[in-house]
Amino acid sequence: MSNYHIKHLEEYYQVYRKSVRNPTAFWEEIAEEHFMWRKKWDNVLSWDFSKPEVKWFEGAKLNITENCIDRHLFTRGDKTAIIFEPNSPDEEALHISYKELHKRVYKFANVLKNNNIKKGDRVCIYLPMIPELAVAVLACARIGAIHSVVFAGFSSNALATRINDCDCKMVITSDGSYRGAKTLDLKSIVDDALENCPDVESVLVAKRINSEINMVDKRDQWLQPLLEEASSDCEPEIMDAEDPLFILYTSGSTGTPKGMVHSTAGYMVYSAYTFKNVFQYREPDVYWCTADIGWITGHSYIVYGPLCNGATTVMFEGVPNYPDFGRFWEIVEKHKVNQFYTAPTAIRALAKEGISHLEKHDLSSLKVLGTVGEPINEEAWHWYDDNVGKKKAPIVDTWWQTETGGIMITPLAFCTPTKPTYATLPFIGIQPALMDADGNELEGNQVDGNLCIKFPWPSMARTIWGNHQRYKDTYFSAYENKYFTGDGALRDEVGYYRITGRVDDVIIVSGHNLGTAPIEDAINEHPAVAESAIVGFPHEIKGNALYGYITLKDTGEGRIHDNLRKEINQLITDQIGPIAKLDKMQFTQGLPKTRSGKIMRRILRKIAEGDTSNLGDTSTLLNPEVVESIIEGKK
Ligand code: 6R9
Repeated sequence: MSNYHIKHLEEYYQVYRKSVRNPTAFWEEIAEEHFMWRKKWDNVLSWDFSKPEVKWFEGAKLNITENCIDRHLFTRGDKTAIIFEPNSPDEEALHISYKELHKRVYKFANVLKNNNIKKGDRVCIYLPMIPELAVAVLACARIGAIHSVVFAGFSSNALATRINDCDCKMVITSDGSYRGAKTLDLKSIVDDALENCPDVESVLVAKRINSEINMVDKRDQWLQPLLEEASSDCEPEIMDAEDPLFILYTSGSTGTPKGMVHSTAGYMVYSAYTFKNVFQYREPDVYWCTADIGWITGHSYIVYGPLCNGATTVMFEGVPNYPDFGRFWEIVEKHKVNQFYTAPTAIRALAKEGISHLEKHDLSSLKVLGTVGEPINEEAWHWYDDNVGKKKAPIVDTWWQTETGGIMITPLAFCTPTKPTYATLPFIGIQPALMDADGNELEGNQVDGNLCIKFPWPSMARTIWGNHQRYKDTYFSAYENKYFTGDGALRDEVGYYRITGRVDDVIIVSGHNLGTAPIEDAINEHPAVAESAIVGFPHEIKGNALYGYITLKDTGEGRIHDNLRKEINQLITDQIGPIAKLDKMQFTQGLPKTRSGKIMRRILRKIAEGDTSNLGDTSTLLNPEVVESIIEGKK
């Protein structure tokens, strides 16, 4: 019997047991029965976490777009694949059928080919949430080019770093973007970035806001006329199972962003299978994930997972509060959304506005609610459950990462009884482990520790682009033979998991991962700054906010003046983007350090949180006196 669609808790346990007892037989069956292959695999799995090296479905040949598009053409050709809901409610929504998507993707794929893009080339996509974004992603996949989507809120410096890191030959962008009442000049950001990207040969520009923009001769071309001329026939590039499908950057606690490399077959199988079961998607449901395709959530659960299942997936260009805080609920009503997947930060922002906006709309279509990106607090969970789901729509609190490619710990809607703030049980095939400070695995329930995964799963990232050693050091060195997630978690008395948050120097602000090091680097560029340390502190809506401790130089440059705070935030905006701006800045005489010179962030975190009762032993610090002065200075 097929295990592709799990329908109740008993079945979950039964399939889970099967998947961990004999993972290869299990995944082989799922892959065999539910996907289109040009050639089947020779070997389901080979792995060695010490190298680390993981291969799924080796020897298989496929193209993921045949699974997302071609195979639906006969059975679902006229069905809506993508509903595009524009930024402004006054602009009409667009329903793109599978047939139409097919045409758009293959035309776009031909434009890429006509512009010298071949299998294995990297293409940077820097677009707002318009249909061209999903189409560009799929067009790359069609011809075997590796897409690297960069969220269109990153600054030109951040964009340039990502373009250069993986040597993109082409950038796909738009003249600009709408975000609520504002418009952003995306093309000028790209122009600035490309001053430092000598290897980019061409830029394709989609028209969205009809602004006057600068077009660089021989480099830049408008996309639309090229699409009109292009043929809508495009044979898929036949890919090996382990060929890279895409690169997606994520922040680490130190250094440059990490280009996580995802491969084709395993990613496809896992993103599709999780989508089906976590959200219990059944045709003709309308599913909406509010994330941006610039993040992994959008890759797996707006584009690949839903389309692979022949689903109807909503793409929303705008923001939750434009023209007012009822926008999400208006869209739910308008498109009769059945599954709604968003982030705790959005839920908190909406909850703060009360329920009057909800009351104006018919939300009775909602069957399943989802959350992702950071731990959800109890209050937000209940608000979501009571007011959006009216206690009838299960909340799937889905824990996963850019690195994992798909959802890892989660309830399955209607199968797993939910518990507020708990991601509950491992998904099929996932073997979590909690580790103590000595590196031992904690057995049994009612324990908490660092969260690891003991066995490979199909959609795990295979490497960091250009730096396999860093991949090994970051994820496979903390604990022998285990993937380390960077998160802490507890397992309650019945075996449910609750993610407690990052245990490294990554801070999650409004669901966006920010490494402390790049922010500190940006601040330290200011001529007045000697050094700085960033920590997170709890924030009502954003989950965490950023607190910067900044020490100025002893020299004449190092004085506090009116514009200093502004200048520092401007540097951060330039280097990373407005999302990383500091909420609080404190100028200090020094930073608490260990004798080996490491900044004691733990102490700074406590002070930022306003909890100075339990700072631990500070006497071993190199400069214990500085702690007092920081506490004083904060008052
Ligand atoms: C998918 C995504 C990954 C980090 C992850 C963890 C946090 C994500 C969560 C959650 C608690 C959840 N996180 N989902 N924490 N509960 N349901 O968000 O990927 O952007 O790479 O972030 O987000 O800390 O390690 P990514």
